[in-house]
Amino acid sequence: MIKARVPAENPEANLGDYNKRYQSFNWKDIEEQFTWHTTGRINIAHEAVDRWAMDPERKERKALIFEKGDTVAIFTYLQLKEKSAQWANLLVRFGFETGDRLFVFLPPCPEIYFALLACARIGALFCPVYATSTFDEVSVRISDAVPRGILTHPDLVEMLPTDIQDNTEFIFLTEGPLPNLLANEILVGGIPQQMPTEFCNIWLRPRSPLYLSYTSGSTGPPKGVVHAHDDMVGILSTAREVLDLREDTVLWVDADPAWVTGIVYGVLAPWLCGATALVQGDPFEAANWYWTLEKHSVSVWYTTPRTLTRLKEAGGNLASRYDMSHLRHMATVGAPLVPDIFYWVKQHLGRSPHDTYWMTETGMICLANFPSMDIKPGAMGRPVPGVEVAILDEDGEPMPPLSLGELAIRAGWPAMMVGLWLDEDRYRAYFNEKGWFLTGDIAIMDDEGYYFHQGRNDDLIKAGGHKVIGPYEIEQILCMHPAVSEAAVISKGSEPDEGVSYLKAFITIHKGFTPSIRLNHEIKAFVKASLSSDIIVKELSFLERLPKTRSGKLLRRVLRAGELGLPAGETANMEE
Ligand code: 6R9
Repeated sequence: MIKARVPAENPEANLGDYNKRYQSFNWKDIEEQFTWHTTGRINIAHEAVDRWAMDPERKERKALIFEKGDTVAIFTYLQLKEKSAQWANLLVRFGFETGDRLFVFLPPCPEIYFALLACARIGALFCPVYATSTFDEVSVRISDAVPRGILTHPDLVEMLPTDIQDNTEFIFLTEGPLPNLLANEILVGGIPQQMPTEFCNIWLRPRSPLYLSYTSGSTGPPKGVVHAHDDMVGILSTAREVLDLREDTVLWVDADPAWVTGIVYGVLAPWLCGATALVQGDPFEAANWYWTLEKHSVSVWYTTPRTLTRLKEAGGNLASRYDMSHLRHMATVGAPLVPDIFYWVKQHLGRSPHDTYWMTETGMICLANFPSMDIKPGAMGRPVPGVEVAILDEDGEPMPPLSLGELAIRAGWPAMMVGLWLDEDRYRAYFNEKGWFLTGDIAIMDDEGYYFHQGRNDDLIKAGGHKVIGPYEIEQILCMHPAVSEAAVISKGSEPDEGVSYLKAFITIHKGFTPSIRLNHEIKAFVKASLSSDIIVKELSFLERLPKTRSGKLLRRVLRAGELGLPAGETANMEE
């Protein structure tokens, strides 16, 4: 584990003193900040948008800046309230009711956010899917959730299986004209503009469903994770304390709206804080990313290690051409923020990226490097106030510091999923009988309470005797070789009598190096010197790129499956 420490970047940040805040924290104090605390009437659309739109001092503030290509569309809180009210009226006109599902199968565009708020207003479930989804991915998800309607684009309609096209009550198309519309196809076009700009929100129960997000597991079909309106308590608290959002913040989250990060922190978090959300709809391009930061004076940027890796590949000189002086906080999520990338960003962008950890199931950030806290590069940080985290052994008992085990969260934090869509058994399997939610992630906590990710529990490697290790540390040793860019290791079995475990490494190499038998041997010899004698990297393959999900997560199980002839689980959600 890395012992290095980088001093806190912003001791004045919202959270203040971590230990004090953690000890005195009470969720009730956050709940009091919502209007429903006094009125008893809950709807996230009211808390995130309407209350600012009804405030004369705030209604003209920018709520959403949407940019794609040469067009920039800006919506104030008042406009967002009116647009989403029109969309809610449209859904009601087509018979939508509380509990219905609306699938949103679109590339980033403002309509996604109007639809999200419209669903919230009527208590329907907003169900986003990636516009780059394959036919099977779309099919499995839609057949599972059986929506009343699908909001999509004419170019994507052919990705919908014909039985779904025929049997879904409404297919809403954002654009047209499209010749020969089928009976259930509705060209949305100008309809919302003809609808009233007022909508009487349905008041809901705290745990009424808000969105349904599918996450692919290593086994079985994808899980439909259901989240509720009162997730807002956890979202607001982490938005302020982890991302340091304030009313004058321009927050950019470069995550697809089909990924939880794009919805929860992309828009809900800034809106709950009365801040500005920036959405960039273009595909990644390094110069454009820097230009977006400069042009919109982004003050807080929540990104991924994958984006930062791509910026590094584009070179440090490019970064120096842009003015990022207004960027006061940077955070990442989704995959380990390796020290190499951390230090590159610190050097070339002049500020530290702050790693955070959470899952679709948790609904909010659970571990974080806070702006007011020292960073240990490579660590996911410490538990957010109000959340109890532990490392458990195989019997579900908390382990002492520096032990490798499963990362678990004490059930009952406010944004915890309400359930899995039509799958009570798989939902229950997340929890042990002692009230812990099991993440499936393997981690180590150090003696100061910082957590280090070591892989998923199905990636564990059995070394000699009873020793079990995570693949991450071995991958980091591989990456210390000058030729190695990224690495993934899997177990290829062990010789119990000899107490030796054999591994296979898959690597990508930096520009300027060429794969060869000699380099192969050299890298294996290099890692041998740094590993204990019971772990041997026996095989090594050069790959063009490692298999990853769309949000940049390494899929070791896909490598394992290819190597050992095992089922790969859902390989949907992989990068194109
Ligand atoms: C928000 C999101 C969840 C899984 C999670 C873990 C991995 C997330 C991480 C991280 C290492 C971090 N993960 N943050 N791994 N360091 N800071 O990512 O949700 O798409 O459901 O993925 O992502 O394995 O269990 P989701």
